[in-house]
Amino acid sequence: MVLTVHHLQVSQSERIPWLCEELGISYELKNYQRAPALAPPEYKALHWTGSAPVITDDDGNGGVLTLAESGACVQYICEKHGGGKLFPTASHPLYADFLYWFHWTNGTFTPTIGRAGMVPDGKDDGGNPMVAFYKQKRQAMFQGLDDRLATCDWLAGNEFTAADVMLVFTLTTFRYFSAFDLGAYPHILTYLQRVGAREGYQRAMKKADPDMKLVLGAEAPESFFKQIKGSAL
Ligand SMILES: N[C@@H](CCC(=O)N[C@@H](CS)C(=O)NCC(=O)O)C(=O)O
Repeated sequence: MVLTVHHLQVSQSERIPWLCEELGISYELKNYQRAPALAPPEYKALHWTGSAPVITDDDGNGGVLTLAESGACVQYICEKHGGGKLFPTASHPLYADFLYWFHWTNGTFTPTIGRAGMVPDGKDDGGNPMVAFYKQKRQAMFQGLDDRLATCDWLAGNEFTAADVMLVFTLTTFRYFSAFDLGAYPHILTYLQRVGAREGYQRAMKKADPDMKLVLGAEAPESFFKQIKGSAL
């Protein structure tokens, strides 16, 4: 069986077809629409977490291997199918920076953005001090990222790596769910222009989310929840 990428549309699983396109490997892409906001039952049946991304592959013993969690899927594909490309190892000069930034996205950045976005900016936070804490932390994360991208073209240094593949969803498509404006961060915006110019990114987004407007500029798009016009997830 061929490596299969199960992509929940408008979600962080966009990282996986993007990675496959950048690596130039063969894979099968199966797209699933949200129903209406969460993953549909057939997606939830793929893995016990019920969340995207999920990949399936030959387990080497005539069976099927199923893997979830973005970072695990990215590392598995780079090492198993990509010959280690985009995933620097210990002898590489960017190794420590790569490791740090690769883990930073889902270890720190995405959870911070998600928590800060639970109460939209300007809305009553119900007196919960954690909301103000996470909004302030989110600004610090943006500033730290902007400072980083003022010094190099890509996240781990002047070389595109899997750390970039991890990051970009959180700066772009995630804004359909957690609105924020990037106008105060010129280096992040220039970085997103570089991302948008990559042929691998363009190819992947065309295959994975052909109907979604890409979010590569400063402004957040209209909320996904407004678009589906309902309260049920
Ligand atoms: N840390 C996990 C997070 C997975 C996750 O929350 N995925 C979201 C997509 S952005 C999801 O599947 N949401 C739909 C659902 O839970 O039904 C990863 O990176 O794989």
